[in-house]
Amino acid sequence: MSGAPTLEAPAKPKYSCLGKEAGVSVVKPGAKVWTEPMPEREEEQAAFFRREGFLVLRGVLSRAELDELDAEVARMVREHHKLPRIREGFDLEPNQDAKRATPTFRKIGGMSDLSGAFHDLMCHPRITRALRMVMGPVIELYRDVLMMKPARVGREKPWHQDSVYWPWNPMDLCSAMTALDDAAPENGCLQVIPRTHLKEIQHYGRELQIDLTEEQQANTHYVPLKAGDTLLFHSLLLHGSEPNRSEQDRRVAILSYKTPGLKFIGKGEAPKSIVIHDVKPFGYV
Ligand SMILES: O=C(O)CCC(=O)C(=O)O
Repeated sequence: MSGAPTLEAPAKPKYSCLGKEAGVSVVKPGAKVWTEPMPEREEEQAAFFRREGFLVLRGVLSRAELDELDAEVARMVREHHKLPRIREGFDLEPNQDAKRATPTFRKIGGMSDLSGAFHDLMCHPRITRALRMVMGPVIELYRDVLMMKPARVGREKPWHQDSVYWPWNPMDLCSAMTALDDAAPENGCLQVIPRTHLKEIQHYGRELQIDLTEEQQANTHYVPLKAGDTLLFHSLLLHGSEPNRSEQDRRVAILSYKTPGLKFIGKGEAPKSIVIHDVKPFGYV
């Protein structure tokens, strides 16, 4: 039978990388999803990072490595009452998820000293090689946190520059955020404003916050990650993330690195940094 051509319904925006159709986009008006491919050659990666303030390394971890990290996260949650509080320790989500048998954590700090698998992630050759390309030959771990952003209850993180919170000068550190789950707008993937890493922006109030200008708002980008991808971002890059209103967890391991030349400007003694090239296998005495 011939007839008038059928008109297809306009395609709905499909930003999800959570493996389900995103019927309704959660992407805010004005915000974009970063879809441009990342450079693959090392010199181009370094130039991209210096220009934009971030870089995604795709497929850093295999499924088997992710499974090992998953098992370690589950163990740390299960055994939290007998584990030491290292660096930032454990933080509970204010809203506990009644659907879970274990406590709902927002953050687990010091995981690279609590778990051999996370210790390996801290000195993962692909991550540290990329970091050395942009930071120089000697890098040290300053901070290690698992940000859990659990399904249904994970809270937003307002826009900020990390260096404004951190006691190091110059403000020139770099974080490697490795996704343990697929991260998309629906479950609160990181959002960034490219090219904002070249100057400090005044934050205000006790919570050190900022209000985005219209121009900044129009240049916000969600950066979706597949589990096993690593997002490198400069400590002055403006970033934040929305609540997780989805049914899918969004766990990321954030490892933040500095160079030895930075001056400690905090109170008391400088925290001990772990020099990455000196790192011995986990369990070495
Ligand atoms: O977990 C997130 O979505 C944001 C984390 C973050 O911005 C930070 O730790 O500085």
